[in-house]
Amino acid sequence: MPARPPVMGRVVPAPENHLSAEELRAAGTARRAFMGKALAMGAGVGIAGRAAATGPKGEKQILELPAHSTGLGQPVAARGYGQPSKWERNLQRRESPGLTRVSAASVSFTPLQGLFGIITPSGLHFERHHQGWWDIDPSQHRLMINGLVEAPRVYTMDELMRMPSTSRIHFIECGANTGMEWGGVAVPTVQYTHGMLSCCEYTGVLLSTLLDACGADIGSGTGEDRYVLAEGADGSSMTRTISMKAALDDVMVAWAMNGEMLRPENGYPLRLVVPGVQGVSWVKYLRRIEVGDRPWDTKDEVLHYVDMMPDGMLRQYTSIQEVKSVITSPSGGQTLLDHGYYNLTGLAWSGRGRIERVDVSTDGGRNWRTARLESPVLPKALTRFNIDFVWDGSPAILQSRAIDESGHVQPKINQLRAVRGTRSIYHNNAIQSWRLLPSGEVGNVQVY
Ligand SMILES: Nc1nc2c(c(=O)[nH]1)N[C@H]1C(S)=C(S)[C@@H](COP(=O)(O)O)O[C@H]1N2
Ligand SMILES: [Mo]
Repeated sequence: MPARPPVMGRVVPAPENHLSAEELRAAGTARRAFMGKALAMGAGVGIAGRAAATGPKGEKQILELPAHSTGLGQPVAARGYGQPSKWERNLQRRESPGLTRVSAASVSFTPLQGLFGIITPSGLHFERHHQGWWDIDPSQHRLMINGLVEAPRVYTMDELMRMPSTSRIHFIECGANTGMEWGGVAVPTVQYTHGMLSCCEYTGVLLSTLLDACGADIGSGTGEDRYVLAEGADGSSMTRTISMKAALDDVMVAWAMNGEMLRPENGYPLRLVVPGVQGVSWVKYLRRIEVGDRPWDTKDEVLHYVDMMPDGMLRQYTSIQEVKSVITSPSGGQTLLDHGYYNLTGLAWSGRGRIERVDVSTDGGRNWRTARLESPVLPKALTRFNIDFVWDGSPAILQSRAIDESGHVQPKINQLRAVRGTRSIYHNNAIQSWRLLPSGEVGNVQVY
């Protein structure tokens, strides 16, 4: 491990496209002034927007007590729901400009570049709606279980929430995450390349408990001759086939996320949690589960969520989200303001179980070092990795490569294209490359 220089460099977030022109100008001015100052003094620096207040060395702030050290602070926020600091207001979910024509059938992306650890705050969880979101009255919501069951049933929320519950941490990734990058570099930041990804603690009842209570016919028990269909209560007719194997294993009917009821945009009051499987199967506003003896081939399993293969055939039911990782900082759109030590950090995940190892390269894949995995390392959950990076100012290409406990290794983009072609949308788990220029600017590139 390289010796840690006394001065710590910092990463500056890119000014975002949704700030007002005035805010953008202010951010640009602050940053330019700050970078000049930082370069002139050769000093360690803070986030650009805070530079003017802090000063490079900070003696003033330590010796002269500010108002918040001498005056009376604000009263308890006893009523209401707590909000993030006003200084953090640039950290927002964002829509990728021009990606969709109507925002009721759209995506908002999680700002992975600004998050720590493995849990996604509920208000920054990505959203994907096919027909807009609803805030459904839980006293009116029902879940029906029917089909090949001895006793079809309709449950109220109260009845479900009296059942034995379990809480588990899992990632959810839209199958289309990184889908814009199949044909080449398309978007500038990790928010847009990888932000259809979140990880939360879900609480609910195992689907197996409900199937058991209704006397579901599980067939041979192999899971290959019985399936369940999950249906949502919004207007998108979102219906997905789930294998009985998964249904009897770890699929949950969840009402809570991160210790509170689900947010409306994430399916309040009830959603399916299908660990390791693409987001589209995590049906929101869940209203019905049907047991049957063959896959349903619904519109979202025939027209959408199929993989266009190089021979022009469409591959159906690619459900597992394969092993994948991404460096979240430094990442595209950020700027390193100084040479020296940086904590390089990122996320790794696999729909097949735990992450075994993450390797990091800073020279475009010629040399690799093994990163530290931070605990907990949970199955089908995001795993945080960290590694020391001392930047000497020369150009660098930053990459991470994850290996899961099933032995699967994250592929290079050209290895993936050799098998999958370039006309797919879904299931791009290729190694992400970020190029670091001598100016300190970080951008999205593809390395073959
Ligand atoms: N009822 C319903 N469920 C749905 C969808 C939807 O539009 N309606 N979108 C699906 C898709 S494609 C994804 S990726 C996930 C997104 O979940 P989120 O909005 O909580 O992030 O929900 C899935 N479940
Ligand atoms: Mo999705």
